[in-house]
Amino acid sequence: MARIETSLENDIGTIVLNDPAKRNALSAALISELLAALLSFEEQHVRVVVLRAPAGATTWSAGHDVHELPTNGRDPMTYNDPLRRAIRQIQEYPGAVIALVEGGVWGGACELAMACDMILAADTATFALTPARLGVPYDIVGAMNLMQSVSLPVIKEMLFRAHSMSAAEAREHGIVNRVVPPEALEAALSEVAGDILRNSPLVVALLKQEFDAISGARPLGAGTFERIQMIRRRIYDSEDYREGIRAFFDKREPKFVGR
Ligand code: LCV
Repeated sequence: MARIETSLENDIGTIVLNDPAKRNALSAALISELLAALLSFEEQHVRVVVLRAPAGATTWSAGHDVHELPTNGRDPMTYNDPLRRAIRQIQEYPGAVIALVEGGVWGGACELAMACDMILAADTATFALTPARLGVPYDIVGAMNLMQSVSLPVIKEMLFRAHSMSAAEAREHGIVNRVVPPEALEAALSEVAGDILRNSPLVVALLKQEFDAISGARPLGAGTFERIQMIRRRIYDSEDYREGIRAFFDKREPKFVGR
């Protein structure tokens, strides 16, 4: 059963996240279809790609598939984790990737949407970064990616509180390019995509590479990286990590004890 739908019309490639039973959770299976769709659009030299959920969705994506979080206490978010690969492929796509957002964006799905070059949101959109709620030791690459979209105080508030930020507030913080009523979303997309398609594809692709190179140029010493990884391994071995996932499946608030 396909977990995404794709279409190509007027030089715009559209990828629709469509696994309603799991609220478009970013399972390895869904991500693998997403990666294949991006590759296919790249081979067809599609210059604008839109990543969206079906029109009227109440959840854009529920984030990382919690069923696929490790139970053996080891890192799922390694370099080749499906979500990491999807984020890199979006960042490296030689054209504009636009997230068209309606409904709730949760956890790793926020990182996926923010990895896109811009976000056009309906006023129904909300954004929640949830590792602290689940007890998941978010990885440092994810933290660096988020810092590219959001100022440090705002990203800390989102991560520490794990609350849902409204589209209007996300717009105020520059996370979202535009907020419109749901019925005006397609028109906003046509305007933005139309302008991009009238411009030089070579220059748009170059600009994307320049920003990717500059934003990825933040130095991080090996020692610092290892120290962070050591702390993350301890959290994966903690009672709190197990409690966060148990609480999710029990559909109750987690009770963290700090060990
Ligand atoms: C698997 C799911 C999920 C899901 N995985 O429908 O960023 S990090 O570090 O936190 C990273 C680890 C991460 O991204 O973690 C995931 C963060 N996501 C969340 O915390 C969102 C969790 N989901 C929800 O709060 C609700 O499901 C929302 C608000 C998305 C939708 O609520 P709604 O009432 O519409 P249900 O909760 O009834 O969910 C419908 C089905 O989707 C599954 C959920 O288990 C349920 O399956 P069953 O019908 O089999 O019970 N589902 C939802 N999210 N992330 N599966």
